[in-house]
Amino acid sequence: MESRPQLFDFHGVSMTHYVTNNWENVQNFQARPDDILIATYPKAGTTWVSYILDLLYFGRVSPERQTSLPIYKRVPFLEVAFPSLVSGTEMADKLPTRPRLIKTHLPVQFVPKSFWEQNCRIVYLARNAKDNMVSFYHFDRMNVTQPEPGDWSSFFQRFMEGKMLFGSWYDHVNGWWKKKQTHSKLHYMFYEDMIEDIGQEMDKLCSSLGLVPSAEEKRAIVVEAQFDNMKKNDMTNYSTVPCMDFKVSHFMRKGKVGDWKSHFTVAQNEAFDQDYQKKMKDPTLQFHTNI
Ligand code: PPS
Repeated sequence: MESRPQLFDFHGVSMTHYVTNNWENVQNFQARPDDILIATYPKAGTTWVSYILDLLYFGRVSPERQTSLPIYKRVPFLEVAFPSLVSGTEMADKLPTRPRLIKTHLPVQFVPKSFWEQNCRIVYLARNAKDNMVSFYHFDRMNVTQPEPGDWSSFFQRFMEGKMLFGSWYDHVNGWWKKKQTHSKLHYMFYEDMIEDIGQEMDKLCSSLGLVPSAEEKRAIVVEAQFDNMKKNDMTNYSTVPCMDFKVSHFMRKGKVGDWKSHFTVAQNEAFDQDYQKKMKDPTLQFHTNI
Protein backbone atom coordinates (compact mmCIF):
# COMPACT_ATOMS: atom_id res chain seq x y z
CA MET A 1 0.00 0.00 0.00
CA GLU A 2 1.34 3.45 -0.94
CA SER A 3 1.37 6.29 1.59
CA ARG A 4 0.27 9.94 1.58
CA PRO A 5 2.75 12.02 -0.42
CA GLN A 6 3.76 15.66 0.05
CA LEU A 7 3.18 18.31 -2.60
CA PHE A 8 6.25 20.15 -3.88
CA ASP A 9 6.92 22.75 -6.51
CA PHE A 10 7.90 21.18 -9.81
CA HIS A 11 8.73 23.70 -12.57
CA GLY A 12 6.09 26.01 -11.12
CA VAL A 13 3.35 23.36 -10.66
CA SER A 14 2.48 21.48 -7.44
CA MET A 15 3.20 17.81 -7.88
CA THR A 16 3.87 14.66 -5.83
CA HIS A 17 6.61 12.14 -6.44
CA TYR A 18 4.05 9.61 -7.73
CA VAL A 19 3.75 11.71 -10.87
CA THR A 20 7.34 12.93 -11.16
CA ASN A 21 9.16 9.64 -10.36
CA ASN A 22 9.15 8.59 -13.99
CA TRP A 23 9.54 12.05 -15.53
CA GLU A 24 12.21 11.24 -18.08
CA ASN A 25 10.21 8.36 -19.52
CA VAL A 26 7.09 10.51 -19.54
CA GLN A 27 8.81 13.31 -21.41
CA ASN A 28 10.39 10.84 -23.86
CA PHE A 29 7.18 8.89 -24.38
CA GLN A 30 6.74 8.02 -28.05
CA ALA A 31 3.22 8.83 -29.15
CA ARG A 32 1.84 7.36 -32.36
CA PRO A 33 -0.15 9.37 -34.88
CA ASP A 34 -3.40 7.54 -34.09
CA ASP A 35 -3.08 7.80 -30.28
CA ILE A 36 -5.86 9.68 -28.53
CA LEU A 37 -4.86 11.66 -25.49
CA ILE A 38 -7.62 12.23 -22.92
CA ALA A 39 -6.55 15.29 -20.96
CA THR A 40 -8.28 16.69 -17.88
CA TYR A 41 -7.71 18.46 -14.62
CA PRO A 42 -8.26 15.77 -11.94
CA LYS A 43 -11.92 15.03 -11.17
CA ALA A 44 -13.33 16.70 -14.29
CA GLY A 45 -14.97 13.48 -15.55
CA THR A 46 -11.97 11.69 -17.05
CA THR A 47 -13.37 8.23 -16.36
CA TRP A 48 -16.70 9.10 -17.93
CA VAL A 49 -15.24 10.34 -21.21
CA SER A 50 -12.64 7.53 -21.19
CA TYR A 51 -15.36 4.92 -20.90
CA ILE A 52 -17.39 6.52 -23.69
CA LEU A 53 -14.34 6.53 -25.95
CA ASP A 54 -13.48 2.96 -25.07
CA LEU A 55 -17.04 1.87 -25.90
CA LEU A 56 -17.03 3.84 -29.15
CA TYR A 57 -13.78 2.31 -30.34
CA PHE A 58 -13.84 -1.16 -28.82
CA GLY A 59 -17.31 -1.86 -27.39
CA ARG A 60 -18.34 -3.87 -30.42
CA VAL A 61 -15.06 -5.35 -31.59
CA SER A 62 -14.00 -6.73 -28.22
CA PRO A 63 -16.94 -7.04 -25.84
CA GLU A 64 -14.85 -9.20 -23.46
CA ARG A 65 -12.92 -6.03 -22.49
CA GLN A 66 -16.09 -4.81 -20.85
CA THR A 67 -16.16 -7.61 -18.31
CA SER A 68 -12.48 -8.31 -17.79
CA LEU A 69 -10.45 -5.10 -17.88
CA PRO A 70 -10.91 -2.19 -15.48
CA ILE A 71 -10.97 1.20 -17.17
CA TYR A 72 -7.58 2.23 -15.73
CA LYS A 73 -5.99 -0.69 -17.60
CA ARG A 74 -7.74 0.10 -20.87
CA VAL A 75 -6.79 3.76 -20.62
CA PRO A 76 -3.41 4.06 -18.85
CA PHE A 77 -2.63 7.13 -16.78
CA LEU A 78 0.53 8.29 -18.52
CA GLU A 79 2.50 10.12 -15.83
CA VAL A 80 1.69 7.96 -12.82
CA ALA A 81 4.39 5.75 -11.30
CA PHE A 82 3.81 3.96 -8.01
CA PRO A 83 6.91 2.13 -6.80
CA SER A 84 5.22 -1.28 -6.64
CA LEU A 85 3.21 -1.10 -9.88
CA VAL A 86 3.76 -0.94 -13.61
CA SER A 87 4.20 2.71 -14.60
CA GLY A 88 1.78 4.57 -16.85
CA THR A 89 4.34 4.85 -19.65
CA GLU A 90 5.01 1.10 -19.57
CA MET A 91 1.30 0.34 -19.65
CA ALA A 92 0.79 2.71 -22.56
CA ASP A 93 3.78 1.23 -24.41
CA LYS A 94 2.25 -2.22 -24.05
CA LEU A 95 -1.30 -1.33 -25.06
CA PRO A 96 -2.34 -3.63 -27.88
CA THR A 97 -5.19 -1.43 -29.16
CA ARG A 98 -5.31 0.90 -32.15
CA PRO A 99 -5.94 3.63 -31.33
CA ARG A 100 -4.38 3.73 -27.91
CA LEU A 101 -6.45 5.75 -25.45
CA ILE A 102 -4.14 7.47 -22.97
CA LYS A 103 -5.11 9.54 -19.94
CA THR A 104 -3.19 12.52 -18.60
CA HIS A 105 -3.77 15.24 -16.00
CA LEU A 106 -0.70 17.18 -17.08
CA PRO A 107 -1.00 20.90 -17.64
CA VAL A 108 -0.52 21.58 -21.33
CA GLN A 109 3.11 22.74 -21.05
CA PHE A 110 4.15 19.33 -19.64
CA VAL A 111 2.65 17.14 -22.37
CA PRO A 112 5.37 14.99 -23.99
CA LYS A 113 6.42 16.61 -27.24
CA SER A 114 5.78 13.53 -29.36
CA PHE A 115 2.00 14.09 -29.01
CA TRP A 116 2.44 17.43 -30.80
CA GLU A 117 4.98 16.09 -33.29
CA GLN A 118 2.64 13.23 -34.22
CA ASN A 119 -0.29 15.62 -34.39
CA CYS A 120 -2.38 13.33 -32.15
CA ARG A 121 -6.03 13.80 -31.45
CA ILE A 122 -6.71 15.14 -27.98
CA VAL A 123 -9.94 15.22 -26.03
CA TYR A 124 -9.87 17.76 -23.19
CA LEU A 125 -12.72 17.71 -20.67
CA ALA A 126 -13.17 20.62 -18.27
CA ARG A 127 -15.51 20.95 -15.27
CA ASN A 128 -16.61 24.07 -13.43
CA ALA A 129 -14.19 25.00 -10.66
CA LYS A 130 -16.66 24.76 -7.78
CA ASP A 131 -17.82 21.20 -8.42
CA ASN A 132 -14.34 20.23 -9.50
CA MET A 133 -13.00 21.42 -6.14
CA VAL A 134 -15.62 19.50 -4.15
CA SER A 135 -14.98 16.31 -6.08
CA PHE A 136 -11.22 16.73 -5.60
CA TYR A 137 -11.68 17.21 -1.85
CA HIS A 138 -13.60 13.97 -1.42
CA PHE A 139 -11.13 12.14 -3.66
CA ASP A 140 -8.18 13.32 -1.57
CA ARG A 141 -9.98 12.16 1.57
CA MET A 142 -10.48 8.63 0.27
CA ASN A 143 -7.26 8.06 -1.70
CA VAL A 144 -4.05 7.57 0.30
CA THR A 145 -1.87 8.24 -2.76
CA GLN A 146 -3.16 11.83 -2.77
CA PRO A 147 -1.79 14.56 -0.48
CA GLU A 148 -3.55 14.93 2.87
CA PRO A 149 -6.60 17.14 2.12
CA GLY A 150 -6.89 18.84 5.54
CA ASP A 151 -10.26 20.26 6.46
CA TRP A 152 -12.66 21.72 3.91
CA SER A 153 -11.79 25.37 4.57
CA SER A 154 -8.05 24.82 4.19
CA PHE A 155 -8.62 22.74 1.05
CA PHE A 156 -10.80 25.54 -0.31
CA GLN A 157 -7.97 28.06 0.22
CA ARG A 158 -5.36 25.79 -1.33
CA PHE A 159 -7.53 25.22 -4.39
CA MET A 160 -7.76 28.97 -4.98
CA GLU A 161 -3.99 29.24 -4.52
CA GLY A 162 -3.47 26.48 -7.08
CA LYS A 163 -1.66 24.28 -4.57
CA MET A 164 -3.27 21.06 -5.71
CA LEU A 165 -1.76 18.03 -7.37
CA PHE A 166 -1.33 19.09 -11.04
CA GLY A 167 -1.40 22.72 -10.03
CA SER A 168 -3.92 25.42 -10.54
CA TRP A 169 -7.33 24.60 -12.03
CA TYR A 170 -7.36 28.12 -13.47
CA ASP A 171 -4.04 27.66 -15.29
CA HIS A 172 -4.99 24.18 -16.46
CA VAL A 173 -8.31 24.99 -18.12
CA ASN A 174 -6.93 28.24 -19.60
CA GLY A 175 -3.70 26.68 -20.83
CA TRP A 176 -5.54 23.93 -22.69
CA TRP A 177 -8.14 26.40 -23.99
CA LYS A 178 -5.39 28.50 -25.56
CA LYS A 179 -3.80 25.41 -27.08
CA LYS A 180 -7.02 24.77 -28.98
CA GLN A 181 -6.24 27.80 -31.14
CA THR A 182 -3.09 26.21 -32.56
CA HIS A 183 -3.82 22.48 -32.30
CA SER A 184 -6.88 21.86 -34.46
CA LYS A 185 -7.14 18.24 -33.35
CA LEU A 186 -7.96 19.28 -29.80
CA HIS A 187 -11.61 18.76 -28.92
CA TYR A 188 -12.49 20.77 -25.78
CA MET A 189 -15.55 19.59 -23.89
CA PHE A 190 -17.40 20.57 -20.71
CA TYR A 191 -18.71 18.21 -18.03
CA GLU A 192 -21.81 20.36 -17.59
CA ASP A 193 -22.68 20.03 -21.30
CA MET A 194 -22.38 16.26 -20.98
CA ILE A 195 -24.75 16.26 -18.02
CA GLU A 196 -27.18 18.48 -19.87
CA ASP A 197 -27.22 16.68 -23.21
CA ILE A 198 -25.02 13.63 -23.48
CA GLY A 199 -26.40 12.71 -26.91
CA GLN A 200 -25.39 16.03 -28.39
CA GLU A 201 -21.94 15.94 -26.78
CA MET A 202 -21.37 12.43 -28.08
CA ASP A 203 -22.35 13.55 -31.57
CA LYS A 204 -19.84 16.41 -31.41
CA LEU A 205 -17.16 14.11 -30.04
CA CYS A 206 -17.77 11.52 -32.77
CA SER A 207 -17.74 14.11 -35.50
CA SER A 208 -14.45 15.52 -34.24
CA LEU A 209 -12.95 12.01 -34.19
CA GLY A 210 -14.43 10.98 -37.53
CA LEU A 211 -16.53 8.21 -35.95
CA VAL A 212 -19.95 7.25 -37.28
CA PRO A 213 -21.65 4.95 -34.77
CA SER A 214 -25.16 3.73 -35.53
CA ALA A 215 -28.07 5.27 -33.65
CA GLU A 216 -28.54 1.99 -31.82
CA GLU A 217 -24.87 1.86 -30.79
CA LYS A 218 -25.02 5.43 -29.55
CA ARG A 219 -28.13 4.74 -27.51
CA ALA A 220 -26.48 1.70 -25.92
CA ILE A 221 -23.36 3.69 -25.02
CA VAL A 222 -25.39 6.50 -23.46
CA VAL A 223 -27.08 3.94 -21.21
CA GLU A 224 -23.90 2.09 -20.27
CA ALA A 225 -22.12 5.34 -19.46
CA GLN A 226 -24.87 6.66 -17.20
CA PHE A 227 -23.64 7.49 -13.72
CA ASP A 228 -25.71 4.79 -11.97
CA ASN A 229 -24.56 2.11 -14.40
CA MET A 230 -20.92 3.12 -14.13
CA LYS A 231 -21.23 3.17 -10.35
CA LYS A 232 -22.53 -0.42 -10.37
CA ASN A 233 -19.93 -1.62 -12.85
CA ASP A 234 -16.77 -2.93 -11.16
CA MET A 235 -14.81 -2.26 -14.36
CA THR A 236 -15.56 1.49 -14.17
CA ASN A 237 -16.14 2.27 -10.49
CA TYR A 238 -12.54 1.79 -9.25
CA SER A 239 -13.68 -0.69 -6.59
CA THR A 240 -10.69 -2.85 -7.56
CA VAL A 241 -8.12 -0.24 -6.47
CA PRO A 242 -6.69 -0.83 -2.97
CA CYS A 243 -5.53 2.75 -2.30
CA MET A 244 -9.12 4.02 -2.30
CA ASP A 245 -11.24 3.70 0.82
CA PHE A 246 -14.89 3.60 -0.20
CA LYS A 247 -15.90 3.77 3.45
CA VAL A 248 -14.68 7.38 3.31
CA SER A 249 -16.12 8.29 -0.11
CA HIS A 250 -16.89 6.59 -3.41
CA PHE A 251 -15.02 7.23 -6.64
CA MET A 252 -18.37 7.49 -8.40
CA ARG A 253 -19.63 9.85 -5.72
CA LYS A 254 -22.48 12.11 -6.91
CA GLY A 255 -21.96 12.84 -10.60
CA LYS A 256 -23.85 16.14 -10.51
CA VAL A 257 -23.61 19.79 -11.38
CA GLY A 258 -24.20 22.04 -8.36
CA ASP A 259 -23.09 19.81 -5.48
CA TRP A 260 -20.80 22.71 -4.49
CA LYS A 261 -23.86 24.36 -2.95
CA SER A 262 -23.88 21.81 -0.16
CA HIS A 263 -20.20 22.57 0.63
CA PHE A 264 -19.55 26.29 0.04
CA THR A 265 -20.62 28.68 2.77
CA VAL A 266 -22.11 32.01 1.63
CA ALA A 267 -18.87 33.77 2.62
CA GLN A 268 -16.75 31.20 0.78
CA ASN A 269 -18.88 31.59 -2.32
CA GLU A 270 -18.43 35.35 -2.31
CA ALA A 271 -14.69 35.12 -1.79
CA PHE A 272 -14.45 32.48 -4.49
CA ASP A 273 -16.43 34.50 -7.05
CA GLN A 274 -14.32 37.61 -6.45
CA ASP A 275 -11.09 35.72 -6.84
CA TYR A 276 -12.46 33.85 -9.89
CA GLN A 277 -13.17 37.08 -11.73
CA LYS A 278 -9.59 38.19 -11.25
CA LYS A 279 -8.18 34.91 -12.55
CA MET A 280 -10.55 34.06 -15.39
CA LYS A 281 -10.10 36.98 -17.76
CA ASP A 282 -10.77 35.26 -21.07
CA PRO A 283 -14.40 35.97 -22.02
CA THR A 284 -14.43 33.11 -24.50
CA LEU A 285 -13.99 30.49 -21.76
CA GLN A 286 -17.22 30.24 -19.78
CA PHE A 287 -18.37 27.61 -17.29
CA HIS A 288 -21.80 26.78 -15.89
CA THR A 289 -22.08 26.12 -12.17
CA ASN A 290 -25.81 25.38 -12.35
CA ILE A 291 -27.91 23.79 -15.02
S1 PPS B 1 -9.92 11.14 -11.86
O1 PPS B 1 -9.52 10.49 -10.58
O2 PPS B 1 -9.30 12.47 -11.98
O3 PPS B 1 -9.67 10.31 -13.02
O4 PPS B 1 -11.49 11.37 -11.69
P1 PPS B 1 -12.49 11.75 -12.87
O5 PPS B 1 -12.95 10.52 -13.53
O6 PPS B 1 -11.90 12.84 -13.70
O7 PPS B 1 -13.69 12.44 -12.10
C1 PPS B 1 -14.54 11.76 -11.20
C2 PPS B 1 -15.81 12.58 -11.13
O8 PPS B 1 -16.58 12.33 -12.33
C3 PPS B 1 -17.85 11.84 -11.96
N1 PPS B 1 -18.38 10.91 -12.97
C4 PPS B 1 -19.55 11.08 -13.59
N2 PPS B 1 -20.47 12.06 -13.52
C5 PPS B 1 -21.59 11.91 -14.27
N3 PPS B 1 -21.83 10.86 -15.06
C6 PPS B 1 -20.96 9.84 -15.15
N4 PPS B 1 -21.22 8.79 -15.93
C7 PPS B 1 -19.73 9.93 -14.41
N5 PPS B 1 -18.65 9.14 -14.26
C8 PPS B 1 -17.84 9.75 -13.38
C9 PPS B 1 -17.58 11.14 -10.62
O9 PPS B 1 -18.77 10.86 -9.93
C10 PPS B 1 -16.70 12.17 -9.96
O10 PPS B 1 -17.42 13.35 -9.60
P2 PPS B 1 -18.10 13.59 -8.17
O11 PPS B 1 -18.61 15.00 -8.20
O12 PPS B 1 -17.05 13.39 -7.13
O13 PPS B 1 -19.23 12.62 -8.07
